[in-house]
Amino acid sequence: MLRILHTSDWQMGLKACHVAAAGTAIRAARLDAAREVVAIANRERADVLLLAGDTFEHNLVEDRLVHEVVKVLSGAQAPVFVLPGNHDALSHDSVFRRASWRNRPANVVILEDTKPVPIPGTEAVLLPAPVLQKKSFQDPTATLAQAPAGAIAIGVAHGSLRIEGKHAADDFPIALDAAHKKGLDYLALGHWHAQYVHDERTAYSGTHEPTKFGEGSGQVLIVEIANHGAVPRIQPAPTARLRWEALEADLSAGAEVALQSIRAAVKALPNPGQTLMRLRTLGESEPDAGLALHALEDELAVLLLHVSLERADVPTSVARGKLAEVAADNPLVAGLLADLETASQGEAGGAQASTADRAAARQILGELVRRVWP
Ligand SMILES: [Mn+2]
Repeated sequence: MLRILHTSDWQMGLKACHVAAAGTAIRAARLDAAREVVAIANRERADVLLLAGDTFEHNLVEDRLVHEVVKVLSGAQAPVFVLPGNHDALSHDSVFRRASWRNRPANVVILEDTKPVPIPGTEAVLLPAPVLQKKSFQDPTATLAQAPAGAIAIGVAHGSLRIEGKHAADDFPIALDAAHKKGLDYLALGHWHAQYVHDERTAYSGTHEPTKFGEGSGQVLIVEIANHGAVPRIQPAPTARLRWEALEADLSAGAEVALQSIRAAVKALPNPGQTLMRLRTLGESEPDAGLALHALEDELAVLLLHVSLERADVPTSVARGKLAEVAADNPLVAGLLADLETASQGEAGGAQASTADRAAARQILGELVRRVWP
């Protein structure tokens, strides 16, 4: 039984400009999460720890950080194989050619060409596709070597599966059936930060620690393969230290109601000091909503590691004004809006509107506002 710990995109040295004040904590968390990856590999008795590219954010990271990463990897009991990705490409100025990186234990190996690499103590062989530059139109898996007959064949590559809308032509496009075409038992991919299992033999581990809100990351994959040809068992294991929480709050029912639900959500957080929060407001808002929101933001800034407020709500007066502008040029629209206004306030065709009708009219008005805004 071969057991792989598959991880990628550690992006050590990440700048995290969008949440800059929390940058130091974020970079420390990436190292902490990396220690957790190694701890899981040791606990699970992995035969190999595989880093599928972008271990470093760029090739010019500080030497101090390179030393730290080497120290973390030194804790692994299994051999560690590191594939250069597009962020830490194996160019002439590569981080992997520096003295600070060369000073590492013998079990940490850089996959620097496409030669098959036997995994010590197993019947398995790694078939790497190291990245040599920032961009490429070539499928990195096209260069994978042939596996020796009978061996468990593990491809390691960094790029984008050619899924419609999810890749660019110059972003190392990878054929969707690469694992099948190359006769691989498993294709370990890096580059996408979200964890994504494409099929039974192809997966992205995603980054071990989130780099932004709503990413679907913060895990590694433990992959077990009984023998050549057997279907791998792919299991995620959590590694994230920080929590990136994206909340949406609709202000249409009044700011106080929205604020209450946000406070309740924050109160339910297991570790507020380790949480970054993005708060996005929606719906229509009264003029005093801004004051209440900024007071809440100040309150949360003390509790949370980071909070940012993104306002996508529309002030009620502005919203109605916008609709009136549209109606001014179109009597039919003006008539429709007047009917909706009346219905939303409780009357319909001279009769009392039902609660459901009033709500429906308000919803349609709200939808129209969103269509003409900004
Ligand atoms: Mn990448």
